[in-house]
Amino acid sequence: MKTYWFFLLAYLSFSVSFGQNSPEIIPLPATYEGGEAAFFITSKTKIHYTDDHLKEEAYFLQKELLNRKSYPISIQKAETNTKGINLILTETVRDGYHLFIDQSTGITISSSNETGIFQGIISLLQLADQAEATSDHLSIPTWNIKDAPAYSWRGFMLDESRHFFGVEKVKSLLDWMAYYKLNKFHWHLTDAQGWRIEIKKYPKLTLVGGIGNNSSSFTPAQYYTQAQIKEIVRYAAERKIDIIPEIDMPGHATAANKAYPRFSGGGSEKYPEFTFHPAKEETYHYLTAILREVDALFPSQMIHLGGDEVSFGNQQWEKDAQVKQLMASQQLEDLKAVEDYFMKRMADSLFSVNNTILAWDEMAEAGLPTSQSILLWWRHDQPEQLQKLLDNNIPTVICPRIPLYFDFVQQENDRYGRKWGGNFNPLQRVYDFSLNKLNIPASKAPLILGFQANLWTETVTDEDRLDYLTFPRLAALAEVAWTPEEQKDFDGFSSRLKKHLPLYHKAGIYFFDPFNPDRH
Ligand code: TNX
Repeated sequence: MKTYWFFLLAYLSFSVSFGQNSPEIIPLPATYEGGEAAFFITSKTKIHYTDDHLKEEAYFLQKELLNRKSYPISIQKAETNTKGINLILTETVRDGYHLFIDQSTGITISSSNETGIFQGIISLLQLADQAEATSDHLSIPTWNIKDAPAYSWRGFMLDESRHFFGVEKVKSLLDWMAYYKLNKFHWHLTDAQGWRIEIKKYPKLTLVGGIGNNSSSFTPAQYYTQAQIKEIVRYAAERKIDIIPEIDMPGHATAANKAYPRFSGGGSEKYPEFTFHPAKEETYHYLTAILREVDALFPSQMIHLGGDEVSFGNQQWEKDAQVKQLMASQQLEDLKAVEDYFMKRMADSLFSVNNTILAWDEMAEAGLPTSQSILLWWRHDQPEQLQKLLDNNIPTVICPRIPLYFDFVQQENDRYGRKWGGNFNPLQRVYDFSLNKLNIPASKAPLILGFQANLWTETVTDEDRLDYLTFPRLAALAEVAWTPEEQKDFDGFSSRLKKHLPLYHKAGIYFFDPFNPDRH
């Protein structure tokens, strides 16, 4: 008995101190055991799927394995097979997935749904990326993993108005999001500096509004055609990622107003032509027509309407006779009430086509219906805004500037990028973030859908800069949103992360190296 305890303790302390007892997977799975033996994937291994619904996932796995090993692995619709990789739909695994790897029975990924199967495939691919490989096999450790996400919203936002990156870069980001089981891509497509989504009814939005970026007013128009948007939406769907387009209003509208000045509500000296006109009936018709086209492109049935920082440029509203009239007739007391009125009207026109509305936390008291709205809390220095969201029972995504704005730099001595009042977002600060830091009462916790990081691109002039700010913090974000709090551990994460850096390198990603921060 004594010897037994000795060995148990010795084993535990060994595995804890050397971090050997967790699978090489980011985000770390909720539960796992095993890992001592191995199953070999060879050119003879087959992928079996039991249900036609899993065909797409089977092909995805085949393609990704082919990218890793040069031999093709064939696919069969069949019952499970001990020599292969089995994809099984089963009601017994309701949330997430079960990945069971056994030396003799092969690899089984089961879930009640395709998303779970996909998540299991990603875990398998991460194991494959770290596996010992010879010319004819990949040696996959025999883990038994039962895993499900802590939060349903695991998001990343890219601002393509301030700088535009294009189809290939977005696809690469979607690849990495999928690799980290992130599932919501919030696409900030319009802002003062450029309108980036083609709208057939109003072609000047892109032809005129697409000209320029945050670095120059003369850059030729850059934008996504509707065909390109469809291609990206399809690509994201293959990776189980929903895309939420943002059409920012009534502020941040300068680029649109350049194209169609008759809907402008004016701006301020610093932010000219910043708003849409809130008191012209035709503004609502115009924007509704735009949003209908946007809605038709995105199957997520979610559109983000912005609603942020309107006060930066709504001064002209006060002087405008039509706005005054609107305020009187609708009993709107101040400009904030005008803003809320605007958003409610726009939301109404999307509810009629069954959309959920997203907006920034400025809309906490606009009275949007809680069953069809989601708000994003971003002002870390205004915890009262989060409080209001929860008081009003609004489903909420957590993306505070500190620590989840990726335009804030990762290290002290970076010369470019944001660092306000000494505040910036190093890897560990991102990693250590959790709901515990926000003192949310248990009764309100179910309102929190999850977490999101936002990459604003005023200072992101090219792809290298984008990579440098995004990687490896994207991996830390994944663990914040997926891994149960009690499983998180920065040292364990760091040792797994270290092995992802060669993968970034291979993919041509210009990442920040937290283990060697002076690399350049
Ligand atoms: C605030 S976050 C903004 C963006 C800026 C960002 C810079 C939000 C809703 N609005 O327009 O790009 O700060 O960090």
